Amino acid sequence: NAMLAWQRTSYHFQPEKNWMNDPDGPLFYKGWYHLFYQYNPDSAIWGNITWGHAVSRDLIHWLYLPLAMVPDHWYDINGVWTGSATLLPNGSIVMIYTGATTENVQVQNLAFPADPSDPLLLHWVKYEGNPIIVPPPGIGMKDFRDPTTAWYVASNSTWRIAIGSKVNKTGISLTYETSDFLSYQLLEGVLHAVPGTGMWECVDFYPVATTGKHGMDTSENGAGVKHVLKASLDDDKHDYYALGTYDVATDTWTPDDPEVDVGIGMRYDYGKYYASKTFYDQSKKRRVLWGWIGETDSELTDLEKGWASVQTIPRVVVFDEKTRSNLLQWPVEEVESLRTSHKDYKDIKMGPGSVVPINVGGTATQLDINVEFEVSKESLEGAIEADVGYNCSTSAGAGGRSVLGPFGLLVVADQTLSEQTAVYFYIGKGTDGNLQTFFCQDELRSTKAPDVLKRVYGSVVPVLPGEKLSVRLLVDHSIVESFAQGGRTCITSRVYPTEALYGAARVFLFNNATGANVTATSLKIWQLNSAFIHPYSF
Ligand code: DQQ
Repeated sequence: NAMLAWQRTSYHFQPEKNWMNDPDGPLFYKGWYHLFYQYNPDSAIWGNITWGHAVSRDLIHWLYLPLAMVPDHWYDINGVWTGSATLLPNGSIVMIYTGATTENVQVQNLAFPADPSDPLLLHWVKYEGNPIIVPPPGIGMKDFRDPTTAWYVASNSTWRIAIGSKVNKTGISLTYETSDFLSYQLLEGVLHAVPGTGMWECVDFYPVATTGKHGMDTSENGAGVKHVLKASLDDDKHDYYALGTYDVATDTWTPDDPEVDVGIGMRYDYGKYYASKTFYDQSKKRRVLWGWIGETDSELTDLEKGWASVQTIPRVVVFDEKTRSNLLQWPVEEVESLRTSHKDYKDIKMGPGSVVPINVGGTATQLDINVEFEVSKESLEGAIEADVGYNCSTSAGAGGRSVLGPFGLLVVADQTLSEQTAVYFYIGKGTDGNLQTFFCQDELRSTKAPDVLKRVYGSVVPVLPGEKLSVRLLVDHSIVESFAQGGRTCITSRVYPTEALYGAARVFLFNNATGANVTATSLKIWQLNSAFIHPYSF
């Protein structure tokens, strides 16, 4: 089936076949990036969860390795679930993961590389004393999973890990302390809790520097540091983060703004994105974020394709020094090594109602696009009032016209626009004259296939005085990953066109606002090569 074959990505990581979900235990070791992932070796649907394994020199080209861990002990027989790696100062690796036991109890287990001198870390040994942690009193047997990378507490020479859970409808993160990674003690209270958010999966907890662009090792703390707390909400399947302060002495994390707490405020990504995890890349001194992009077609189609899910292009995460209220996410620079031919356009004028076809210099299925928009001063000043209460998800998407939006790009579109995925800005103007900018991605017309979940995704994006509106897009067959305003707001879509595929795919600029003159002041488009992602042969 040529249509389904086209959907396979060319430079995003995905296994050769079958089901994948969460990224697990990412780390950089002896010159290699390691990615483990939740993997079903037998089917394109979740089940029989093992740890798949792949290695890369540059986070873009990958070698598939044999399974790292399979369910073969009573403490993980129902699944080798999600976990994290900790690289100790002496260079050794501690891997802690959740196992689903014979009774489906969620316990935490320990594993080590069988041969630390092997840069590929092919073989893993599970600790004979597993499980190392079982659900404590008051915690549900099935609500206790996904240990974080450990951080070091110098004041008492111990390490701590966080584990997500819930109590009634309150999502929580518990902390355990250890000095040897073999025995653990539950610390009193919680690292953090947010009522109404339900089960916290895949908690992530790490420092970011409040000045400069460098990443921080997970154990860093002190002046000039904020801590990010992230939880993947089982109830609504989105990854929420917040910025705050970690008090080591009391082991509590407090959000900067209680209105923007974990699970009620910002998301890493407003599209199809879940169960993410960061690691500190000591070789390039950056913090790198992985995220799982699931499917939005049907399980039947996934079975027919023989595969399901991809990982995002790894993103560098830094604190946004300008807004001071959010993170910035940006594709790792290595993705730029795939760039081949280049098209550069300037000052493309788009009056209200215009659609401008763009020559991308080849096919439009593997692209890296950077575009900047400017709305004329007259349009902004002239507009009386428009939609400050706009909501991407409940809007009519690119087809819903207002004075100052929507405008942006149409990608994975066919010539007649019968299929299109819109990536757009939408400006609201309050009675007080203040502007509020929204960044959205509209999948409503992305395919004519009947069995696909199609949505409009998005949220507010902070725009500071004097800034143009900018967006970077990575298009890779069935994936559109977008980053607005340098990565303040990000959206990932899965798109499954029936016509806008292979050579028929096109890119357009559009302005569907009724009262805005918009100029694409700069539009840069690169064709991207396919990445080398193959089995490693022994
Ligand atoms: N996926 C894993 C769990 C985790 C969930 C099981 C999140 O450990 O909570 O495959 O997607």
